[in-house]
Amino acid sequence: MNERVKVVVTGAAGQIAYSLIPRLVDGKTFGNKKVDLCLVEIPQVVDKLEGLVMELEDSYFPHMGEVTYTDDFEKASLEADWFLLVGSIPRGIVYEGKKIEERSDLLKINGGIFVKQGEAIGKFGKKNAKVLVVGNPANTNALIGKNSANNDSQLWMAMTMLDSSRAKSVIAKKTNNDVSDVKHMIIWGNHSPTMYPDIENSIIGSQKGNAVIDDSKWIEDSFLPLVQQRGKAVIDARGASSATSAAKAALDTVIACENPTEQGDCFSAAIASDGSYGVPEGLICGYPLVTLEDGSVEIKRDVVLSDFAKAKFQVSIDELNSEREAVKHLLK
Ligand code: NAX
Repeated sequence: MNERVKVVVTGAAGQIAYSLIPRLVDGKTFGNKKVDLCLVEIPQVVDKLEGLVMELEDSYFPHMGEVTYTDDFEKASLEADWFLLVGSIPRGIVYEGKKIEERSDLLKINGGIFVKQGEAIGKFGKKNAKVLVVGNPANTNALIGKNSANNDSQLWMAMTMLDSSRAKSVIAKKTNNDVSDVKHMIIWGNHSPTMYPDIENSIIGSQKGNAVIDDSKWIEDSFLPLVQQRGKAVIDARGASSATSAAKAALDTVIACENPTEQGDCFSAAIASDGSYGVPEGLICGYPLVTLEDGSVEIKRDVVLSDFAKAKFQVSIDELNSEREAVKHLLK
């Protein structure tokens, strides 16, 4: 176990992080590497992390390396390989005397956070660092962060793996399959209710999704709203947003980037558009991705979209464009 990986996690005292952090050091996510953790929180709650560090120490993780915590993101960033940016200010809280209800307010506040974090990652993170933004609005936070980092050798992603896993689960139930029988599940667009989960191009067993489920009414009236609104359904049922499933999705994204993708499959995350599939350049957009043998992550470019899919995808692209417009003052 000579190889080491340094992972920075923000929002480390939050719900998702409590499920996520122990599994980063369990010997599965990063294989046989020793994992150094740097946990980041805002000054008001950073001291709480002492308790989490105690629990980690008490858990017997042979793959756990050095564990530190701080409210100084620049310091945390130094020579880090992975950044899991979970922390953000949620909707519904009172921030500087105002209740944050609107997506535009959320974009403004979190945008400011991601400018600073992006600058630090670009300057102090490893040259080939990978960044996964979980905190919402994830795509546009990643857009701001990537822009501020100004370091093209680093990979910025926004998480759509949870949406992809949710879609696999719905399809598996509908077709009486195991979730592992559903592959090539693409989430196009924004991590928001406009996302387009692409059932037509999924693979169920050994067949294309549209051959197995030839029921456009069910897709339009049941499948799409179920996946797009699943986050809200969990909040309504649990009284809190998805945490353990979000943590699992973040781990799955890391694993998907750390290992070559199986032939014929792909995984879901949002990355900067290079114009592929007609998406305006630079937008952080949900795409089908593959990890190559050399560890690089690329957009899979041979997926064919139906007219129905193109129309749905366009709605999400339009939303990403309007979010970019709303934060343009934060983009250099
Ligand atoms: P919590 O409110 O439990 O935790 C968030 C933590 O982030 C808090 O402890 C807060 O102090 C910290 N934080 C805020 N600003 C920070 C900063 N600048 N630096 C470091 N830490 C900071 O939220 P949790 O349930 O853990 O959710 C975290 C984020 O994930 C939210 O934005 C949520 O909307 C988003 N989600 C994204 C999902 C996705 O698929 N992309 C799904 C799940 C989740 O809704």
